[in-house]
Amino acid sequence: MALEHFVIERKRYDVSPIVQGYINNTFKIVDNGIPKYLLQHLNRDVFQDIPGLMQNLQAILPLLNQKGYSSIDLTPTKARTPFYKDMDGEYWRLMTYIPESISYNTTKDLNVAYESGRILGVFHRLLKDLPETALLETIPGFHDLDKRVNEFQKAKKNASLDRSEKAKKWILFTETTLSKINANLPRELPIRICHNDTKLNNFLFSKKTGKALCLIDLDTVMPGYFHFDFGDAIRTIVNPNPEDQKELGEISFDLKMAEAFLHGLKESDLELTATEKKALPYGAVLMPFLHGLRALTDYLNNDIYYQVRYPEQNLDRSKSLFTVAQKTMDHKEELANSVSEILGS
Ligand code: GN1
Ligand code: MG
Repeated sequence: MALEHFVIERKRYDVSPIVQGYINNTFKIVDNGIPKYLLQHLNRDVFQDIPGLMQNLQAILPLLNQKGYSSIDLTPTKARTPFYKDMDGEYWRLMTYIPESISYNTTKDLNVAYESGRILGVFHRLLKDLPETALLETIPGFHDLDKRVNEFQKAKKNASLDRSEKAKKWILFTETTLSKINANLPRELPIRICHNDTKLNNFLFSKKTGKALCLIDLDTVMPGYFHFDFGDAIRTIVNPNPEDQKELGEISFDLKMAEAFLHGLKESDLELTATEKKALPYGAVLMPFLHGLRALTDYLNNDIYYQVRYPEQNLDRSKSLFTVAQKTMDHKEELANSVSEILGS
């Protein structure tokens, strides 16, 4: 068992898998009912340079270790390395569990929205002086829309008849929406160190106070644009349904939740440029669209990237993510007004 290679007290722990992620395998290590660590088996197909990824974490974690922000610690192996490579060449790492913390898959709570915005701002503030060259791009072109469109086109060409037929309406949606998205590309944006996976369940909150503690899942922390992180968070804040929601009629865009998030962001004192603020509504449309496109691509590729939990999950995810993108497009003007009211322009 990988656990025994790390420097931890030797005792009988209970090990239980966490089934939320789509990429790595994560296990909760529990001592007498109290979660102590998270053990992760990293996905080598998705992350091609895991030692480089772990170096990124070693550059980021000390900067996040500040008052008002709960940092996660990596527990070293007995060989004093930040990860353990097993006999099969598989990579494992162990992180401390933040006590009394909780995350949410979905929310309707204005305080959760506010706190998410605030802690995202703090995260960006703490990393703002880290030069972009200090970090490896762990997944090259991760949020590059052109690259994702190319992958989609290839998948569409090679897809089975059955899957193409089932996805037909959504393939069309992709094509019409793409031109709208490309019609107003934001310009002159500064590059920042971004989290790049800011969906709500990557935010930790205190069970006691309800305050946001930190962001978790730091594998995709690398250079990007602020509107990536804004949009990826907003898609899970404005719509209180899970990512694979089947009833598309339930999907909504709650402006009040977006406004609470923006108020939290303001409270963090993160300074954004005028061009960055202007790009936020664009990001809120882009991110659910991009994720919908990636899920659709994987569906057409017979589910080779994401770990699916039932046969049509990728198709369900793409439909629901596209619906979030559509709802956000319908409310884009209102969102832009709220951005300038709350953050200024
Ligand atoms: C993947 O495994 P997880 O949930 O951390 C994906 C994200 C998506 C997310 C679900 C490396 O993250 O981009 O937002 O699924 N991460 C990677 O939407 O592809
Ligand atoms: Mg992730």
